[in-house]
Amino acid sequence: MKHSLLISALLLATSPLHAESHQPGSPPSTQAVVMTDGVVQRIDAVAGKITLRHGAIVNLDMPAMTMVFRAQPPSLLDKVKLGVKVKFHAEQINGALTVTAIQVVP
Ligand SMILES: [Cu+2]
Repeated sequence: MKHSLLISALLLATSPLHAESHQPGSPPSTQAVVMTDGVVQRIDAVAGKITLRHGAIVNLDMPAMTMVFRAQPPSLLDKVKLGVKVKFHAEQINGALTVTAIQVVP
């Protein structure tokens, strides 16, 4: 039994911070989505695009990097400002990497 404990400990140690992404206040109807940490580098409201320096995106199997995302809906961009820390959810929609949820980290 000792080794199964060890495996659990290893899994815990290697699992990223996304384990904390459960929002205590979120309504029960929303599915648990993977939220990724990021910092807003650029906002292009006209094009509906946002550049984020982001941590590893688990659901997209993407390492940390800086890149441009579409915002869907584009009004998501109203919630953020240059340089702020955010948590966001991104997925691939019609071939484009798209932010579908974003919130400023207080
Ligand atoms: Cu990326």
